[in-house]
Formats: sequence, structure tokens, C-alpha cells
Amino acid sequence: MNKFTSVNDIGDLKRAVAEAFEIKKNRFAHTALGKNRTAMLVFFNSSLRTRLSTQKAAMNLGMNVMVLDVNQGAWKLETERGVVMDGDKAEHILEAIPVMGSYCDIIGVRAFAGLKDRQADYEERIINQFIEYSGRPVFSMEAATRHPLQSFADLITIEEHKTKPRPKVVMSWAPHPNALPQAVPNSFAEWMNATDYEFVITHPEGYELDPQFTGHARIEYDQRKALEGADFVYAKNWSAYAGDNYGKVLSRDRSWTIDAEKMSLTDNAFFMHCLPVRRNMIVTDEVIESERSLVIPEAANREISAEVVIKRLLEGLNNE
Ligand code: AN0
Ligand code: CP
Repeated sequence: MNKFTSVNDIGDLKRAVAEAFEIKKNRFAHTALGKNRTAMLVFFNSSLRTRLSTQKAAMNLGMNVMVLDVNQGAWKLETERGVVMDGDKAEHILEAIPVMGSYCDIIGVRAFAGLKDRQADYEERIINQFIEYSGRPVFSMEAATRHPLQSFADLITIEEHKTKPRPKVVMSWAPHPNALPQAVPNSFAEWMNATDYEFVITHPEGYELDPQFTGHARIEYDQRKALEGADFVYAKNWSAYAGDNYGKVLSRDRSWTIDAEKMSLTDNAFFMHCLPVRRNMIVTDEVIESERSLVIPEAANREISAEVVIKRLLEGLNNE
């Protein structure tokens, strides 16, 4: 593997999950792979889980790790080519990227959607520049349109907890005060569509996601109907994708919050969320604290998904 930005880079999902289970049993089995190799983790946005779990995964593989918060201590970066740089940005990303690449063997990048220019976001301009100019294998730690390390951890979590071969997984929009990217729901949909699960998406009208991600999923505007018989409820907020509403908050309707009464419509479903979560907006205290809540094991599996991905990138380097 020489990059990881979507489900398409991971190949056979059954093999990837089997590898994840192997790594979970012994996460220090491959320390020789990363010896004298350096991972650089570059953050344009905040993070708790991704920063810690990815760093831990790289250390489990014997790597050295450097973390750069672009907004704290680095020069402000210009990302558009052709700009006269007479403003507050001291350095261009076109120099910064190859310089970063010269200090490491693999690069992880977190660069969220700006939510102003849909075309720029959906062209994945930032991470694609890292792929083009760093000279290193690049992996996504949430880019503008996808969060594949999260979706892989979500898949591992479902595989660990499912009690039916073909569980019903329901992804539900839920309210949030701010405009959030579509990366997590896009990516989750893309990974669920690569499984043979029954997959349903529910959201208020106007919150339709890009069909390239939702694929053959059933879209159900009635949240209660969608939740009937669910085995897993995956809650997430996102801002609008469609047309002129791109990046906008169209609703903060708390009748969409996942509460105990909603969960009672399901088949004793597990509750999932990628975190960070706004309690009593997305989900009630009662549901997130219930014994069916998987949010903590789901976050713990971020270390495992990252370790499989970094392991494969290292194997790719060794095969060069
Ligand atoms: C981010 C998002 O929705 O993309 C990160 C989630 C992992 N969430 C927030 O900004 C709250
Ligand atoms: N789920 C997730 O990616 O969390 P962070 O934003 O804290 O990294």
C-alpha cells in the first residue's frame, strides 16, 4: 500500500479485519518494521483520538513519531497557488510539503473541509498536494471528504459486536450547533457499502449526502421507521451537501436526538459515535452511558485501524 485515503486503498475488507484482530492480540509483533523509520503527523485541525491513537500505533510498530500542529508554532501556510503573499501567510504549502517529506518516511494529514467552496473541498486539494509533493506515502487522518481510519475502526467494532451475519446498521443525522463536515458520514457510508450489511441512512430533508458515497444505501426520512429493528445505531451530525446550502446548518431540531425511547425501537441496538460528541444534542446522557454504548471501545479501535494501515505502508516501503 502506498497511500490510504479511502476504502479503495485497503483491498479486501475481510482480510483487513482479520489483520486488525491479529494486531489486537499482539500489537507489538512488528516492531522491527518501523525501526529507524519516522512518521510525521500533520494537523491543520484539532484532534484528541486521531493524534493519540495514530501516534500510539506508529510507536507500537517501532517508529519514531513527529507531530506538527500547523496552527500552533508553524508559519501560517498559503494553500492557493498564484497568490501574492503580502498578507499574514509567511510560507507556501508548496515549499512546506516537500520540506516535511524530507524529514520522514510516511506522512499522516488532517485537513478538514473549509465548507465554503464545495468543489475545492471535494477535489481534496490539501491531501492531494501532500500526495503529489511530499514524495512519501500519505495517509488521511480525516481529509475534506473522508475519515477512513475512523470508518475502519467502526467496521472492526461492528465485527466484534455483531451477533448476526448481516446486521442492520442505521446511520442517523442528529443535531449540532455548528456546521460540521460530511467526511465522517461519507466515509462510514462508503465502508458500509463495501460490506454485505443492511445499511440505512436517515436524515431530515435537505441533508442528502453525495451519492458517490451513499451508493445503494436505503435513505429513509422518517428516523423512527429507519431505527426499527436496527442492530447498530451510528449517530453523526453533518452540514448540508446539496447545492447552495453546502456547508450550512439547516436544522438544529432536537427531536432527532438519539434518546432511550428511540433506542427502544431497535433490536436492542448498540450505540456508536466517532466522538467528540455533544451530549443531549446528538445523544442523551442515558444512551451514551448505557451498557449498549460502544463509544469507548470504538475509540480504542482507532489504535488498531491505524496500526494496520501504518503497517501496510511500511511493508510497501520495504518492498520498494
Ligand atoms: C469533526 C467532524 O465532524 O468531522 C471531527 C470528527 C472526528 N467533528 C467536530 O468538528 C466536532
Ligand atoms: N474521532 C476522531 O477522529 O476524533 P478526534 O477528532 O479527536 O481525532
